[in-house]
Amino acid sequence: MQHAPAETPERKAFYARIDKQNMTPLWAVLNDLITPQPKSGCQPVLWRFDDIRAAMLEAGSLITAKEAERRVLILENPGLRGQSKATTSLYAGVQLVMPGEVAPAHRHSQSALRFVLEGKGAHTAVDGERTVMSPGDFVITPYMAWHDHGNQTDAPMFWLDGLDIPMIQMLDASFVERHEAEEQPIGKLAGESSARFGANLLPVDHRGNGPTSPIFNYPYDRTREALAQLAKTGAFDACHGIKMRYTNPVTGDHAMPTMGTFIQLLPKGFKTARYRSTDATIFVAMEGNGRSRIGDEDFAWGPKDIFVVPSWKAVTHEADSESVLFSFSDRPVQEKIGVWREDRGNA
Ligand code: 1HN
Repeated sequence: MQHAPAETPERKAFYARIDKQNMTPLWAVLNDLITPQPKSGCQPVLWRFDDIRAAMLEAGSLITAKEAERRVLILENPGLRGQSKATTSLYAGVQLVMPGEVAPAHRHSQSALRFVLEGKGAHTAVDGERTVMSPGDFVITPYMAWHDHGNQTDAPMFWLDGLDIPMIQMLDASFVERHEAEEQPIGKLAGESSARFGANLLPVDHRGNGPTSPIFNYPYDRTREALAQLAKTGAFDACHGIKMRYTNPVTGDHAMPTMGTFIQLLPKGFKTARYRSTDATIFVAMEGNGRSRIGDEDFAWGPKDIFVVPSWKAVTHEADSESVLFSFSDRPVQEKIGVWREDRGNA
């Protein structure tokens, strides 16, 4: 059992004196610093896509992508309001690019992921290569990579942005530069990275160039096909159904250094066993309908709804129809420093 030492008048007078010298007693705060279990302000929460979509379209009539630089509504965790955080370590937002718009080129030390929610055919350019995006595609913008987005289709395009903003903030390592051109020059063929790095092949002398996967679009049709094939094996994990992680083909490690990205399939009627882990996770229900119990709260989800499971909160998912969940968390960072933990109960 933890205890806090009593605050005697002599001690209080002492604290007040040393306070002026920018010193403070550890024993008064130790229990808050070193908790027996993760103790987070991050709360379970769900955003319905219909609500996000309606607000985004309203934003679309109030400001252009160009003026906003990025027309995004931040998904703020109710326990962390005003901090631009979906979890303690991660930022999430939904971005809208209207037909004919360009979100201008820039680069920054924060890594970004996109998970496409609605629309087909808008593009993003990363380090001189364009990729066209479709629903369910997972697209990477590595740290300090030039990137701009454009929509030459006749329909609005919506995607989820995930960034490691709070981590870079914590490290005081933020830099951003704006490109002189609205759109960066394109020097590579469309599909070049995917051909070079995404066909279970690597250039013979490739030794890697940094911690981020050189594949920057993991298209949903290929991911979905793999899940469909694996579902036929019937080899479902009790806690996860079928759950795969996106990888960097050069290293086999997570696709991104700061954010782990995952895709899972739950067959119709499947109920997962109680699970908890130290990496607070942001989920997107890409397909299907179901319910998740997070701690002692229930959340019903349908296509494109987004929800948060905080660190060390027990979660169970139940799928009413065959469902596919995309998710991301800070797991790669926790694994690197050795603190990542999971609790599978007895499953
Ligand atoms: C950013 O660069 C994008 O490139 C989206 O689409 C969201 C949030 C904060 C800072 C930079 C993008 C962002 C962002």
